[in-house]
Amino acid sequence: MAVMKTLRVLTAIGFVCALCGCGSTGSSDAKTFLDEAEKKLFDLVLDASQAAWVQSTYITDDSEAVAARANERSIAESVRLAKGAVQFDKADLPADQRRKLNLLKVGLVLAAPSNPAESAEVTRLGASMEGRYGKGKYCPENKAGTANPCMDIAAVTKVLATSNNPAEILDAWRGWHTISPPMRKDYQRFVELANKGARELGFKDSGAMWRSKYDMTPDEFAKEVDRLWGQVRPLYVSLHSYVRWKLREKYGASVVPEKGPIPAHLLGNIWAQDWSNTYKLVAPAADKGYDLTEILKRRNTKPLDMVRYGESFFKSLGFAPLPQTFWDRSMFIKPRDRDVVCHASAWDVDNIEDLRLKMCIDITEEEFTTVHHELGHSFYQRAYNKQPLLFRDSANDGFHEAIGDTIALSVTPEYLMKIGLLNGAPDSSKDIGLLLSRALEKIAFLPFGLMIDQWRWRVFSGEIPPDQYNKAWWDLRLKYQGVAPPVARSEADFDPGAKYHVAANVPYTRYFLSFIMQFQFHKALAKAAGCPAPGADTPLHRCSIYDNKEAGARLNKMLEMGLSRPWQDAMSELTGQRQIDATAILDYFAPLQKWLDEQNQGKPAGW
Ligand code: X8Z
Ligand code: ZN
Repeated sequence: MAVMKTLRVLTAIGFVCALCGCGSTGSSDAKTFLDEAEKKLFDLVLDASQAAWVQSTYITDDSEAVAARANERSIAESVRLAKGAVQFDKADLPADQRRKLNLLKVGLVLAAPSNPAESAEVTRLGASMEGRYGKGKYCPENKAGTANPCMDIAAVTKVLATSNNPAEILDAWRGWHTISPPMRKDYQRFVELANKGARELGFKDSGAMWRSKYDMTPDEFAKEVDRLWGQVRPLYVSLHSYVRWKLREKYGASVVPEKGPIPAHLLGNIWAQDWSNTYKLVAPAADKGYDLTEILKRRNTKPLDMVRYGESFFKSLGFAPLPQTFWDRSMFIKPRDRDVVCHASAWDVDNIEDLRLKMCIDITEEEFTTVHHELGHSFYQRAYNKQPLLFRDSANDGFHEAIGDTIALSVTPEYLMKIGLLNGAPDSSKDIGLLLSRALEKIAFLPFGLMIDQWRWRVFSGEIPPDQYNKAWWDLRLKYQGVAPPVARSEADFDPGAKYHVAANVPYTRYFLSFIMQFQFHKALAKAAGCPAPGADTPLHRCSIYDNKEAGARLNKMLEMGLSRPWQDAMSELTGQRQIDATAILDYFAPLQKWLDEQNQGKPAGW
């Protein structure tokens, strides 16, 4: 029902009839069951999300305990309801009732075991790992033995993004990875308990439960993901080879190998998931011609201005302004006096219009994009708020992640000119620079978006046992991303926990799907907006749907469907396609692929 993972787990509440085995099997009984469930669910979600908001914006032992208890109550009820839905398995029901009952069964991200002590334990562990991540700090020792100021995630991020000193980068990278070993034991126990809960609901394990939400079988979904990776992998390998070569020129042969994996700390991001910050090191001679971070800083842009830019884009498409409560209740800036979970998220606290953004906004191009990403969640949430409660969610979780990013693909130089951030648009000689810059964000991400849940699916299934958590993590990072740890790792480390979504138990394949689908959406919307114009050959990366009401209406039509229909229907509504398909992203980057092939002539490919 909502994008926050804390809310997603609350997809249901127990309803007495479901539990008492009163033997109802008809359509009117099912309707009563579902109506009552949705009514109760509404209050339960509100309770738990208000508690979760306080937990995330004011991390203390108490806020953690309160939120864990609220979460536990709703999960316990959700589990009871999922079990209760089984009584209607054989009934002949209208499609929307059948769909809702199925959503009750597959909607949970965390299924707690029915044993009350275990149920309390698993929610406590979940809250504690997320809190630990939020509080995470690296406190370097200086040579005199006195402590330097501690580095929080923003400080570590900044070093990785801006430093050119490999020793300093390595220190920050290593430092951030010290926050997670204390989570290791908790994570192991969390997996045991989460699996126990999932099995009580009839799933093989938690990973199978996660894969069951895509209007196809879990096995079919796993195959779909492999198929998509097969489509995009060649482009990734080309980008990888090119970037490795450039980094080798910069850092030297002793730091970057000619043929092997790239050291994971040199790609401008703690997890090497977004390589945009390496742009200056790898830029072509015909550079893209502007630096949005620099422009925003020079203009003294404030966090609130960043959000206003994002909101304006959506308004230009015909969406109503965000409600006043959004501005009153959101958190845009990291508070000075307390720990918070800075990882950006968009909240739909009451599942109607209590929309909020929680983010520690930094004035950079990357965060400009993230603001649009988050507002995509907010406008989606409001668009589907007329649906019945169980349908108030995206068509699948990848859709939720894709909307704001789709809008951000319309942040073209021409758009920046229109809103007064850029004076002149770079001509077509800058196209490769523009595309390369975008590929460092979009193409570099793909294997990372895939590998996190490849790891977790295997952890949940037991294929990766606890004594191989870290080794398996790095094996997968090597296999998919072609990156390697810059210093030796061991099972005393727990590097997966240094990534928010592992610590906070948020499924991740959604982002992999999103990064592919958003190009399908962009292409369809650009067409609706009349770009390229007849006879013109404007490439897709120069098309912006800004200010186009026709594109806005098309988008809104898909958004307001929420989760009421299989995602294939929602996809078809906007794109005419019924499949997630990488053709659009590959077409978008085709000129870059050609250029990379030329640059990579005679250089090694792969690792
Ligand atoms: O977590 C996010 C969003 C919130 S849903 C900021 N993203 C992933 C990440 O940061 O790892 C967006 C891109 C991938
Ligand atoms: Zn998101």
